[in-house]
Amino acid sequence: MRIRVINPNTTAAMTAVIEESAKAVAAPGTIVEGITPAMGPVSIESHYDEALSVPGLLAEIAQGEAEGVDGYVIACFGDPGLDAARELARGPVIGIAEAAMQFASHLGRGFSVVTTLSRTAGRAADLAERYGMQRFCLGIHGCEIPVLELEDPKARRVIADACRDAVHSDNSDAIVLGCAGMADLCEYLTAEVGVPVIDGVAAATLQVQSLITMGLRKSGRGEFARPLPKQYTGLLSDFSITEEVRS
Ligand code: 5HY
Repeated sequence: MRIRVINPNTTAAMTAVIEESAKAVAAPGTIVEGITPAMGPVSIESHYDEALSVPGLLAEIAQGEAEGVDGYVIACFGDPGLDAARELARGPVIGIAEAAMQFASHLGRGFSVVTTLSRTAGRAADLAERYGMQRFCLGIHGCEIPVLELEDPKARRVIADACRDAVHSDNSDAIVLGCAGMADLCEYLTAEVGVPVIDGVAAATLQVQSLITMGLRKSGRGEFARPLPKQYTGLLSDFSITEEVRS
């Protein structure tokens, strides 16, 4: 099977971190391809960034469909464009926030989310509500490290401290990493903090792989059926839906 793991921001170094995390859990025979869109923000830290990441993401979903890709991971904690991607794709599409929260909910009474900037906490809270995870999500904490500064060696200590503080202040049993760029810190943070730390990239990859293994695809009827044929104009003209495609 082929799983396309799409980083909705356009920083290739972050895509490499994401791809490595996905490949680490993929089964033999599962091809994982990390994708950096051709257009979009270099990092996603606001609603504006998130909105403008969606066209580039959807272009990669459309390309995957043309190539017969079996399923997709949206590797950004805001799960941008998830519903639109599900309309375009025949196979499963899973966001890392959705997958990480679901995995964490199996591990204790509740989890804390530790993310980059506090300004993104509202989006994470909205997603917890949408996914029915409110009763498990005991707190959402920013460590005020911009997405593109996660590579700084000092960042991991700041994040570890934020995780420890979150576990104590929320009395939580697990940590959900609130950024795809933290995927390579999962092992270190698990050792430092002493509770399960969930990387949504690995979790989403395993969920997509499991659904495909079970022969399950996105439902072709109703809300997530393929979009109706429609012309788009201007810079979006390439996104026109030209024909009905059997899902
Ligand atoms: C992410 N931004 O996973 C989110 C994390 C965040 O560029 N990739 C990004 O800070 O919301």
